Amino acid sequence: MNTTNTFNKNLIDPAMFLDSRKIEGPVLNSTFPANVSPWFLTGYTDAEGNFDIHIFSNGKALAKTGIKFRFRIAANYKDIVLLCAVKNYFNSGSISTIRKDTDVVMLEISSIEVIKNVIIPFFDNYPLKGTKYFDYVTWKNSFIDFLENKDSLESKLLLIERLKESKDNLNRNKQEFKLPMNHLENIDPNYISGFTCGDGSVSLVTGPENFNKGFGRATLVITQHVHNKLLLEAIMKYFSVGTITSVKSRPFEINYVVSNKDDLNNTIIPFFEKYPFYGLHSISFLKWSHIVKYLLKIREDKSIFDRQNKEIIVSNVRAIWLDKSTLLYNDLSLGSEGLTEKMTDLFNTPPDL
Ligand SMILES: [Ca+2]
Repeated sequence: MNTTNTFNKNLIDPAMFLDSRKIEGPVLNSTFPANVSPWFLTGYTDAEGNFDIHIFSNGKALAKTGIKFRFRIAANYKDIVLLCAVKNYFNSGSISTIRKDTDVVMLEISSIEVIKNVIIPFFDNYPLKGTKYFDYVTWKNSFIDFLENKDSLESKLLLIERLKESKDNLNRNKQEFKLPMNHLENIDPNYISGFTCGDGSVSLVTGPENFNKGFGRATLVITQHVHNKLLLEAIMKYFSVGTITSVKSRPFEINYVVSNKDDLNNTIIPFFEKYPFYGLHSISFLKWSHIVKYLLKIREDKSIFDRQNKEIIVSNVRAIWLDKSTLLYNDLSLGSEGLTEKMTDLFNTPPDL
């Protein structure tokens, strides 16, 4: 490993980062690989992005009103490398900590020129697939209205009224949810990986007390508001495995769930190996997929189970799954050589007889 690589893997100190509200160091240089699909960014935006119009009083502005169009993406600070990569992809924006209590960081792009020349052409070419698509359309139309009417007092006063109305139909307030069915045809696989990278999660039951019941149960879940049911159904149709479920206590949520190990091994894992996550999710996925394959191997070959008794299996799985040391690497994708080595050691060395 050369020294440049070592430098790029500096840890982000969470305490320092959250205290300063400033992001420094090599993390700012994170970039997607040159061949990243734009559809990944659309999928990630559909999960974590937000299109917003900010209207505020400003004594110096025409009509004493400031207007700001914002494209924003929020993430846990541990995933700041991914936000930096998005920022560098669009070559614009600023990142700040918005809430210390929840450790959320946010990328905000609000430059008029960048919205006009970069963001809108991007989302016109690679349109959002979920109900956020309607937010984008409302936001874009308002932005065009803004460009045309922001410069004279009379037209700006009317513009402000129209923008207030648009705001009443944006995001949490939106009224329209039914996407035309062909909108969801031919979903690009990179969209699915970007969307899952934002709103999906992989989980694993590691409680040793459940060894014969739940231990090793692995699940991929994507949770959405019920309004986005068509999108989850389209994703399920793409994979042809899994189910859509809901729980009574959360009536506005639905989940796309895959937990059958053969489906995970034959469909889900190969898919995300081909269309990878970036950032934090790439590390979780790497760990999770190794464990799923290991557990399947044990199930298939009873002799492995006999040789590696229950305690060793449990401790191997827990050693990998509960290892948090890699989570703060300034590393966009699957670069954790240390972790990969550890997994190879634990899962592939011949067991003691
Ligand atoms: Ca979301």
